[in-house]
This record gives sequence, structure tokens and C-alpha cells, in this order.
Amino acid sequence: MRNPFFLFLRSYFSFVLLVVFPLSGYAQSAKATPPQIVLVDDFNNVFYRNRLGGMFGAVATAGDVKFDYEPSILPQLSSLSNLKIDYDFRGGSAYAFLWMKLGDLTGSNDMTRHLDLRGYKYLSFRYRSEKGEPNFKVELHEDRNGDGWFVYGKDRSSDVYTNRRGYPDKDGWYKILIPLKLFSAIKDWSKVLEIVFVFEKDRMGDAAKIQIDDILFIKTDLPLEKKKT
Ligand SMILES: [Ca+2]
Ligand SMILES: [Ca+2]
Repeated sequence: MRNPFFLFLRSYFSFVLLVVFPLSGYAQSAKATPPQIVLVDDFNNVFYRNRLGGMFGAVATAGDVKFDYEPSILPQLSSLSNLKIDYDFRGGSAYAFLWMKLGDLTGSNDMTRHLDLRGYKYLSFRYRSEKGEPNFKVELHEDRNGDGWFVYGKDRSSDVYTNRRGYPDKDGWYKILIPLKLFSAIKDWSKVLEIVFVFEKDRMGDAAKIQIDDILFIKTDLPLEKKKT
């Protein structure tokens, strides 16, 4: 007759080996790999698509804005590459903007995929400008009706100005860190469709070049935001 205690031990260890260990292994690997950032673009590849597959471009009210990669000689593209926006409002523009989709095309009619930012805490990017620390606007667009398009008035837009949010980085670059809760008009963070950088003549002056790099969203908690004095 077999010892009931032995049978219990055998079934217990079978349970542990078959169920608990694989589950704990899964839990550990799941715990170790959740993405803590979403890299929108580092501009180190020239495809005029960002790392999320989203298209981007620059527009001015009177057509006097252009954008390119810096350095502009393609073989030199490297981790130092960034996006250069060159605007000149003397032709009559009141503002210019750089728009960027946060997902690739869904297949037809220029509709694009949403970026799910639920649980994310910060938007971060770096910039350098001839104007030092200019005040420009960052908008996030929510696809409220879920059709893959953004339409002013129908969908939601929320903006934050960069004024006094820059921390000196290196080589004249500033790092921007904006808590996402400041984009208070965004209600459904699973349907973020676009990010837009807006340069206004009355805040930026007549003409300048501005470089942007390393646009990302951060999920990780960071130390309390330091106030720049
Ligand atoms: Ca870069
Ligand atoms: Ca829409």
C-alpha cells in the first residue's frame, strides 16, 4: 500500500513544477519587460515616418516653413541626427506647425492608428533653437469619435506651452519634460492620434531654426518635477 503522505508530496511537487514554476517564470518575464517608454522618433533614420510608422510634416499659414534632417547629408545620419524646422514668418504667416501622427495608416483614406497612452506619465523631447529658450506650444490630439481622423471641433485637442519647462542639456540643447496630466482636455488616453508643435510669430519672432529630437512618452514615475527659477 502506498503511503498517502508520499502521494501527497508527489502530487504537490508535480503541481509546483508544472504550474507554479511556469507561472512564476511568466510573471517574472512579464514583470521584467513592460515598455517603460514609447519612442515616437529619434530621427536617426530618414523615412519621413516616425518610429511608430506615423507620417509627419510642417505647415505654415503662408507656406514659409520647411523641415529637414540635420545634418542634411544623408550618409551622415547617426544618433546625432535630428529634425530641423526652419520657419520665416516675414512672408505673412502668423504661425507654423509640425504635425506628427502617432500611428501608421490603417489602410485607406489616411486614417491612422491610435497610440494607447493609458498609464503613461510624461511627454519628453529635446530641442535647440537660435532663440535660446523660445516659447512654443505642444498639442496632443485625441480621436474622440474613433474614426482615425482628427477634426477640430469634433475631436479633442489639449495644449501646453514650453515656457520655463526646459532644462539645459548639452551643446545648447534643452530637455523638456511635461506631465501628461497637464493636457487636461484629453479624456481617453487610449485614443491619442497626433502630436503637433506650434510656433507662433508673436511668441517666436520673425524667423528662426529649431531642432527637435528624441520625442518619447514615459511611463515610469520620476522624481517630483523641479520648478525652474
Ligand atoms: Ca537623434
Ligand atoms: Ca476623429
